[in-house]
Amino acid sequence: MRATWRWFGPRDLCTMANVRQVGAKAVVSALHHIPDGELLTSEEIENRQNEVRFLPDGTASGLEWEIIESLPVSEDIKRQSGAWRAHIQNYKASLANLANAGIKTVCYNFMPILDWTRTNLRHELPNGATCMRFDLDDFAAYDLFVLQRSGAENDYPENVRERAKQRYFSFSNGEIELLSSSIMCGLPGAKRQKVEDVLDALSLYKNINEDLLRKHLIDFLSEVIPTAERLGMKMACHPDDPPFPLLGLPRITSTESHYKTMLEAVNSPANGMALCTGSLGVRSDNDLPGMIDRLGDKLHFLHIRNVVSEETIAASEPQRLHNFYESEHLTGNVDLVALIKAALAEEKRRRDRGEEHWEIPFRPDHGLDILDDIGRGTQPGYPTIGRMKGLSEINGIIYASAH
Ligand code: DNO
Ligand code: MN
Repeated sequence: MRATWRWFGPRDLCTMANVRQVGAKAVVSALHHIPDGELLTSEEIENRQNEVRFLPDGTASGLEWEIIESLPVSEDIKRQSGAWRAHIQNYKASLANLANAGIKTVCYNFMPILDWTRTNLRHELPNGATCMRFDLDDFAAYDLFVLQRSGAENDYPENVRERAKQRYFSFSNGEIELLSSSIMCGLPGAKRQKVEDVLDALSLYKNINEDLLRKHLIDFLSEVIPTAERLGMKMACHPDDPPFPLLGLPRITSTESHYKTMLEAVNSPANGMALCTGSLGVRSDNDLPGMIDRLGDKLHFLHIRNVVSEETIAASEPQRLHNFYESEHLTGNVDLVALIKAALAEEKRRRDRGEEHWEIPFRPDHGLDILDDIGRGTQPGYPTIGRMKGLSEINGIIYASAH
């Protein structure tokens, strides 16, 4: 398995001088300053490649940018509105420029509006570490009383609505601000801070149900996958985080059967999955090691982290309505030993078939804020030390399983 590390570019507080010490073999990065839908030029790609290759003083880092996460799919493409056709052309041209630069694995997602969603970015655990957490009562408080989204009442059972109300009216203004900005954080570029902007963005999805969104995904894949295949690239679709519907938006990448549909619709070695254990692992009906067995060579990228599901809030909807927090890698819902064994078995199958690129790239997805990273202000989920601890634990499992 090939250990990689996400690096957000020169402004990342985890510098490339740090990254070369964490135990990763390659870098995952993106060009987030380029607006979604626009072309990634060869110059921009080369700039980032050099920022990865060389420390500011010119020393070689010994690392290469191997995976782009994300090459974002624009909202226009997801909705098939506005400039979506031009954006698809740009996507294909960006793929060609990336492949030309040697970057052949592309992670993307098809979540409407929100990328990931949490209600608290710095939830304190008993040992003083902080992590990201999702609390349904808080989320419902935001949805029902801050956003005041019409129809939101129908999405929560009576007990959740009642608790959300009590919570909202016990919040101070500062807490409401904090809650809102935590939820907004998963918006691409965290651009939409204002309630009206979120409501506007949501209204654009009012006629898009699950089937239609899936059709838009399949249309997108029918366009870009042949290009990716010709270029020898691997497209890796990241799952919904969390893997259940929020804000009335459709979800189409939350379960194995969702993936089966999208992978079979456009059958190509280029059409695959980024299996994110922390996203999918929130649902107990997702069998992650089994998914790896069944995905086979469609597993293009692995995100490894763990989550703890807290109490089930509505017994009638155990998969949907519950709180969770991001836990240490070796404690939580996901059996990482079983998962890594499944990934190693898949690598063996690839080697037995004589494949040249048999290694499965993975990265420690998020980490907890611990030690000197506490209060340092790294990107939520992306502290240096907590992720490095996770990576070391994963590397230990791989080492022990392979010997
Ligand atoms: C969360 C992260 C995501 C991921 C994007 C990929 O688990 O891995 O933010 O980067 O969804 O498109
Ligand atoms: Mn992930």
